[in-house]
Amino acid sequence: METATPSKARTAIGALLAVALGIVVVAGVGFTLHKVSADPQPKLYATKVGTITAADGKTYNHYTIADGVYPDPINSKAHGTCATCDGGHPSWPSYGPYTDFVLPANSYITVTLTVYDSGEKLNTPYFGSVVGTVDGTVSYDGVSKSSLPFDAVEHTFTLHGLPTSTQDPLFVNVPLPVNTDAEMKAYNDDPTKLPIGHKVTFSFITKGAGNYVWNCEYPCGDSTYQGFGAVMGQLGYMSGKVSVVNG
Ligand SMILES: [Cu+2]
Repeated sequence: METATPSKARTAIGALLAVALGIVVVAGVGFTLHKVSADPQPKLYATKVGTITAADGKTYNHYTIADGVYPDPINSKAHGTCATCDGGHPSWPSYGPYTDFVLPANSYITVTLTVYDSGEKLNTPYFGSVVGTVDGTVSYDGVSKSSLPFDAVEHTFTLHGLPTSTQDPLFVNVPLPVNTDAEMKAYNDDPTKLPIGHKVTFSFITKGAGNYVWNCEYPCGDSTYQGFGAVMGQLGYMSGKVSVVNG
């Protein structure tokens, strides 16, 4: 019986160690899952610039966001600064520096995209039309248009909802204009020299809070599926999130 006490103590210590190890393992798994599932893209929050009265006669809080579209991920600043950063896709075009946008609900949003890539034909001419902006037009370098020729598009900004009936619909399609071969020449010779680019400005009005996505509908990926492979399937290049939130 003299050995009973130390034996019990050892058993208790063993049990405590087992519990402690269990806590460490569970915490480690939880931390890893949280890290893996966290949104890797930094968020761009819209900036309030005042109020504006829209064509519907209502006055809205007016917010702006600005972003760009680049012929490579390095100039976009959305994926690090080296050719092998972010898995190494130096030839993939990319929005940047942001692909994850946060917009207030029931607000007038003005977006400015400065776009620097070449392009060509859409698979679906529909996406050459401007849809869902406040007056059905987009300002392209100061010129108001309601569509672009389907064979002179570099990418599109196409914002839409996930399939759900629990949030307001929101759909915006804006085709982006090409930089011509002449405009791209300096860049093609030296990828540190971006073309002047084109300034694309448009506005739309958000409804209630909800989770939306945007993607490009120009076939800028590889030939896996009609130009929609590779970059087109990678979140954070030609697609991203739009969160509409209550202020
Ligand atoms: Cu694209």
